[in-house]
Amino acid sequence: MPNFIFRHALLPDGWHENVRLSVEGGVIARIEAGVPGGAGIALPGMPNLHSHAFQRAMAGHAERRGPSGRDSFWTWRELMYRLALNLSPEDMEIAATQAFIEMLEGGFTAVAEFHYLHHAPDGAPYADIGEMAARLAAAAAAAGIELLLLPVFYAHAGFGGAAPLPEQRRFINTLESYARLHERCAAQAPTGVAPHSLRAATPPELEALTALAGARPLHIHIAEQTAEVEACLAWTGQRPVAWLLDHAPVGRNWCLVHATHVTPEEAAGMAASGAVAGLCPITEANLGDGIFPAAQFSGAWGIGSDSNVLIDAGRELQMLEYSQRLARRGRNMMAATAAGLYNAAAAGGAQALGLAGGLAVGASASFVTLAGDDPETALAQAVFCARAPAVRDVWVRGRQVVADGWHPLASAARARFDDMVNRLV
Ligand code: NGQ
Ligand code: ZN
Repeated sequence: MPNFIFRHALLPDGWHENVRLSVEGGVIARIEAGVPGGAGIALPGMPNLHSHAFQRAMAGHAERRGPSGRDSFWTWRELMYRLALNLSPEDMEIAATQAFIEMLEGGFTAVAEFHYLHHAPDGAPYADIGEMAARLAAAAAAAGIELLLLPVFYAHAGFGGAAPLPEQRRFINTLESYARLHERCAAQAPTGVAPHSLRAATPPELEALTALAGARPLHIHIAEQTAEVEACLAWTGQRPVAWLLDHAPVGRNWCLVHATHVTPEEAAGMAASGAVAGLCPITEANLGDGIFPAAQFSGAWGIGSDSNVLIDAGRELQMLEYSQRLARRGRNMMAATAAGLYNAAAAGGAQALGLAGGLAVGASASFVTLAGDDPETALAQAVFCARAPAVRDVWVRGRQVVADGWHPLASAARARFDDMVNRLV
């Protein structure tokens, strides 16, 4: 059975020295400490709990002010929809391959792909309703990242079952067509359920999706923008998270993505539910969403690269911690040490993906290494001081996918990706 000996390893209870990890069938079968001869610093691979892989194709192409002079999340969304209307299945595979390779080079070893670009540009389903999902699965397999597919249910443009916009036509399903899509996804990869948001699914639809999910991961965007909070208040008399906690069986298999605008009572309710707060700090900053009160949050949380404008687990943690420092005027807000920060995100991320988390027996043999002698300093530098991802080597389920910072397919994938972007943008 293959085994790995590390000079230092970050286990769920902190740093240990001279650690041997024995791997069987891609899973950690045994962990022993006090085994000499090891080198390097090992961390659990970081799960990426929220990605829209195709949006990698617009990174850097939406950073200039539009004609209104009042750019916002909603004007960004118009640009994003324009891209979404133009992507072919091949383009999807190219963009996702690029995104997944960057995730691995940036320390993410698993990804929950929140996938809603289902249909052909005219809105008709492809001959295989899971065509786009199959492209995502192919990209994940080529890159070597562990995938959770989250086929998204999207049916309405706003609260109250509003009819979808024409530019949303590639996303739209009925509960019946969604059930077929879900089945096709489940044939490709582990699959959860994802009502896009309270804007896009009505209460009865949400109930049906909750039943379909059972114990599988259920992810939903919530309370990212103040306009959504206002619309929810106007429609239901409650704020989005309060409404959800009152009307849905929110539990440990749920991931509430963003949850940016919450009252202390809503945050306490989320924590008590056992759900994971799905924080996407770089995207939330990029889109001007606001700041989740993470430093006061007592529940589980993890990180997602969401719009994929920049893909790096360390930089997500940095942005998260810095947002709390800026908002609260303090330091070391999220945890006492970088190890505490990292392990919290790794545990919450694994929970959101329905995986056993951390460097622990029974978890995926997915880990990343850092260079250095003192592990805590090396990790703090990877989060706060690195000018590029500090990750050196990466293994996913026992297979090495990145060596010395490089994925073997990186340059070929990048060339195809650049061609595609030049054609589209
Ligand atoms: C998405 N992204 O589904 O890609 C959304 C924008 C929406 C973020 N929320 C669309 N960051 O929320 O309506
Ligand atoms: Zn999202």
